[in-house]
Amino acid sequence: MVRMSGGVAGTALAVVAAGFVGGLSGCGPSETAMGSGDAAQAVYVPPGEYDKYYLFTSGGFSGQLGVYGLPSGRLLKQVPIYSQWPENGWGYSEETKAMLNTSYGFIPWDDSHHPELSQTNGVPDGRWIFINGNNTPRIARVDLTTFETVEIIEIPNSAGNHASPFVTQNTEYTVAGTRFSVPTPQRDMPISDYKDNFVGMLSFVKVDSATGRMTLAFQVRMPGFDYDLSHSGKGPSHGWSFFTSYNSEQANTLLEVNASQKDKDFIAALHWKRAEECVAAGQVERLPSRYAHNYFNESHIAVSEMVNNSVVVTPATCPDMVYYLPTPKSPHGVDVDPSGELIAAGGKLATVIPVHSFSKMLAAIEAKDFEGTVSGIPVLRYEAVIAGEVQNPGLGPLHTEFDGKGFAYTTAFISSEIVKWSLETFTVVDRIPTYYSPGHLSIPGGDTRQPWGEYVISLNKITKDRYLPTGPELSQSAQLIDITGDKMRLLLDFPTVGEPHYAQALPASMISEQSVRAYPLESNKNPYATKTEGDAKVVRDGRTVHVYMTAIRTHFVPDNIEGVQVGDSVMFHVTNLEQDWDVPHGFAVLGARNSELLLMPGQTRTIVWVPQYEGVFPFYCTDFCSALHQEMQGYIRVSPRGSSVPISFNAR
Ligand code: RUQ
Ligand code: CUA
Repeated sequence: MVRMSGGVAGTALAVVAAGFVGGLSGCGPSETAMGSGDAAQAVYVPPGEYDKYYLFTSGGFSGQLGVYGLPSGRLLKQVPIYSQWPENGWGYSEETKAMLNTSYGFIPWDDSHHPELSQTNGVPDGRWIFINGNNTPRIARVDLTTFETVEIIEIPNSAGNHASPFVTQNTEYTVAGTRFSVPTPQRDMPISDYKDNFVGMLSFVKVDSATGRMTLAFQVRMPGFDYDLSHSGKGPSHGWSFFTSYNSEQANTLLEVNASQKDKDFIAALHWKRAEECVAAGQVERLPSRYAHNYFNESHIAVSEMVNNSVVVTPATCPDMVYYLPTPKSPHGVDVDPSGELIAAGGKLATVIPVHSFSKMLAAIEAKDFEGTVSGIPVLRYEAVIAGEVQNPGLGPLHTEFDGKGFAYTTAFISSEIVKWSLETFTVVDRIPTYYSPGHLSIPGGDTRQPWGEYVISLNKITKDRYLPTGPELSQSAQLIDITGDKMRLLLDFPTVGEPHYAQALPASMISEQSVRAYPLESNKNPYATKTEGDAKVVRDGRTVHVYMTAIRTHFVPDNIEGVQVGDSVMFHVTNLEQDWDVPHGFAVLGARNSELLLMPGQTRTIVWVPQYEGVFPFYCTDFCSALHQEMQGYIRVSPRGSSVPISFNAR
């Protein structure tokens, strides 16, 4: 038995290595592949049939969102969020560029960790999915009728938006806890003055229940720890949000050692309903802050607003708002069970899974059963709030999800396993190896009041020998595990795109039935839309040339465009006139230095082309749309600067 000791970093690494070798020799693929027709049958979705669940995975360093079907593990789509996506022009087209604006300017990349489905009454409602951007703190909202990112809000006074975007039970808020504490407001100061100067901001972003529109409601100024993960209360604990923190040592260097000194760090229990009262009563401070808020306007064109301040609530001026629950040791995940009573923490370096009781917490607050204060925030006595400790939970417990049948499932990163334990007895009842080193895990609805406890998906950080080698970089991996019986049963491995940190799943019918098939042409409000071929035209406006273009099987109008000059900005405004499901057209022009456009039926998008050379350049449809797709092409002539060739084009 390997024990976690003070010299944690070294020990942990050694254990990873040891566990790993064990993984390879002891339980290699031959032993674990079910090998039985059983498992194959369980994941087999016959050709032409649909999967039962959608699984949404974060793209990690790809910045995007992956969409898979379960149980097959088939990749259905990648939704572009924070990273430019040349496949459809996301972040390149004029209509979408502004979505990637930030207070630092245009940023075409981020690191996305946690997809979180919107909820009504604590149950996923299939309306939206939120996902955090880590590096430039942001939250994005994807509309699940179109699988399109429709809004991105930046989080000011924050750095490393990791504890995000977990929602409250009616999606009143999506939250954003800063992983890195920073000087707030930002200023030039010695890093060694970290302690008591750096702030850990916890932000609450209000979500409009009708439209989904996000606004930064308030931020809570907390001590300069690293806030890592979050989950909101539900049922009886609705109104509270819980944030794990590590580095309560407030170290600013060599955190692997210096932030692992204390036996316990904290979960911050934040009563956001109380914070709302303080905000309403004006017990706040207005902080100059600068952040971007990007969304689609009525014309479905992304616009970007810069906001200049934020409302900050401070524990000192809003008493009874926040308490610390001591939690061993450098906790990572914090997960609230379906009843809303139990709060499980994944202490990366802890030897047990501590499970706090919400009702005991309330009683301890009532009785002022504190063991001290940190920066004026009461620290509740551990023994007063703990409901139980799960012994022997595996090494490096990280994240927990629930099956709705009285059991919890926790990943153990170092010992590479998922451990199933009882919410009644806090004892481990089953364990299954995973390949290898799982981070998060996901049960459909597994962080809500109503899990669909059929599968758990293990999201593994390390793949090693599981698939055919692809050079030094291997894909990350998910594993589908059946949890309907007493014993967990491995069914399927499937590679994933990017690095899925977390994933969420829900029954497919909650989304598939409202999926949009085409955008109605008559409600296309893009000012550059061309709704009939007769309206297609080319118009010069100074050094800009607007091409109002239509696409339909199997031609573009206009064609044979002349009168363009070197150095002009040619704006191709292309409208797809189709109104059938699954008939996109693409548009690409030779020498374009951005990307193609991919146009959904009824949609208008614009790409700018600045010709650098004289000549005649082809453009064509990139999406094989019909038997005459290859014929879907045209030419544009580029004359020298100052040429007298007039604007002309072939119309219909
Ligand atoms: S993380 S492996 Cu959510 Cu970024 Cu835990
Ligand atoms: Cu349109 Cu190919």
